[in-house]
Amino acid sequence: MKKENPHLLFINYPLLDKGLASHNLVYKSASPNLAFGYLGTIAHSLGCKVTIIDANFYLRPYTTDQLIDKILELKPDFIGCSVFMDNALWGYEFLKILKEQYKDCIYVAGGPHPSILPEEPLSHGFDISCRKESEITIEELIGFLRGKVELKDIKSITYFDENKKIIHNPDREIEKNLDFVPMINYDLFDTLYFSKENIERTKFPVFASRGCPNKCTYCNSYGVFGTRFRTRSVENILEELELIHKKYGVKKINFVDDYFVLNNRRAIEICKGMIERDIKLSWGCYSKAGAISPELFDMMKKSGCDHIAYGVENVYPKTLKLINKKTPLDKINATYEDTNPTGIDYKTNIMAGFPWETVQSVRANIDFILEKKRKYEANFNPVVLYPVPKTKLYEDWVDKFPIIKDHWLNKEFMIDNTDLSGEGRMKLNFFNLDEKVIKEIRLLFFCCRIPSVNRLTGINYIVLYPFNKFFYSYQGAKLLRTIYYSFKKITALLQKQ
Ligand code: B12
Ligand code: SF4
Repeated sequence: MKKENPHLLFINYPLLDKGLASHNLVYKSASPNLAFGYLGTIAHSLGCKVTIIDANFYLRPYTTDQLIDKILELKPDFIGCSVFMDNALWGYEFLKILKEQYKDCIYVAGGPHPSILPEEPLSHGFDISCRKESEITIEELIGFLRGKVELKDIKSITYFDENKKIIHNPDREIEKNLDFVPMINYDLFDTLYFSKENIERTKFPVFASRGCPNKCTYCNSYGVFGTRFRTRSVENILEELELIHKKYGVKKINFVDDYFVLNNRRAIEICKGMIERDIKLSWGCYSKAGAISPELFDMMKKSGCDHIAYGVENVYPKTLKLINKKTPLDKINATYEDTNPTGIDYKTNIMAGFPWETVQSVRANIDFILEKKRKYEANFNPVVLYPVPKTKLYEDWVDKFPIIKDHWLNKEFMIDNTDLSGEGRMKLNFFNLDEKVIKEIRLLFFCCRIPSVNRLTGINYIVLYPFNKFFYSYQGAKLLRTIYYSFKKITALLQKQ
């Protein structure tokens, strides 16, 4: 294939007609995909035609058949998909149907999953897997489409040679200065992302740094961006914020960096810049516990930060050790002391369902959650562990629990995470946990959702407030849960009659 101005199509394949990704429909909120933004911008600036379609965008959804019809109409020379572990299987199924009808292009997989398992997409119909960050790779692939570059010379790709043998080209050196990444050309995205209704509800993602130096044993974020913390310059970030705020009318953003506040000084510079340039965005970020100085908190608040997600994940000492979270408990506790007076809304991520989980380990987390709710009105976001390939946790346990081997390719394990928490995953019980432990994890989920005492209103407040201490204790929460489910059962029965 030799084309001077090839047409590149980037797609998020249809999941809605599989009963997945329905959180887009439920929350009526969707943001442009950053990977397609960066790669599409580069391709466009090199003179290629670029189309980006997210089939799961609630304002313009596509079923499998509709997307195939659209592709047959567009006739692209390159189809690129971002493949995640959770939805890899559906991507492969989609590709199988699509390839029966359309063969005049190269099919390219990229993203977190091909970065760590690059052979898998090739054995399911893709022609090339792009490993890790791909801004430079895409330039070279365009060179290939133009007939000027050979695949053997493109670093960080895995592909078939002419003898159908899988070739892994060497890894590309990681770019240290992230300013090589272009300003995203948002005109390439569906204009409906910037419609009033979507803008009001959506936090648009912004990436200010890449790479996380921590090596939590369940996470493979290093698979794409490595373990070295690399940053965009403050000037470069502010320019992007100004662009999306002033040109596209975006009101809320989320810094989706793995560790936005790692360098407090730099984060303060970003906050200062937002204030000086009058960039009135409300914004949020992820952080570890105990990573934000009082000065940074102050600047975050002044520059519009209204949300922090703390990746505490667990407080049981054995679990903290086994997942390699190095934050000591006193630092975790201090986080609540420090964040509460700032008035910034915050949430704590808690993870359960580890292979070594016991009633006692879950209980330690329940006690922690209830105490923080009573004392600080803290909010929690519970998640069930989903083992990710190539992580230490997966590799350490796959022999003992062979059920987790390639679990993402098993249809029976596909669950829609409308609440993004993965409570449904508990049903899968990958690690054969005892029924008592499962029950305890369900209680933990319930406790995360009990409203904090001072936020209760009306009758709830009158009933619960005097017994504050009791209902936010383990026994009290258990009783609340029994009352809640009995009430639900009774109303369901009454509705049936
Ligand atoms: C923001 C975010 C989301 C947002 C997405 C918002 C949006 N509109 O894009 C939401 C909340 C919707 C989301 C959902 C999910 N997410 Co998420 N998410 C992230 C987060 C924090 C940032 C993603 C991002 O924008 N990165 C910036 C871009 C530039 O990076 P990138 O996507 O990796 O792209 C680069 C390369 O991978 C590559 N590339 C990517 N795609 C392609 C495609 C082609 C063709 C090519 C050539 C190259 C290429 O080039 C890009 C530029 O260098 C990451 C964490 C992280 N460190 O990235 C997790 C992360 C990507 N998510 C993850 C997961 C598991 C999910 C869910 C499956 C969760 C769930 N259970 O439902 C869903 C699936 C979403 C889907 N597409 O189906 C995991 C992926 C793990 C894995 N191995 O698959 C991550 C790594 C978090 C983690 N540490 O576990 N997510
Ligand atoms: S879980 Fe968060 S802190 Fe841990 S390695 Fe992954 S991105 Fe870094």
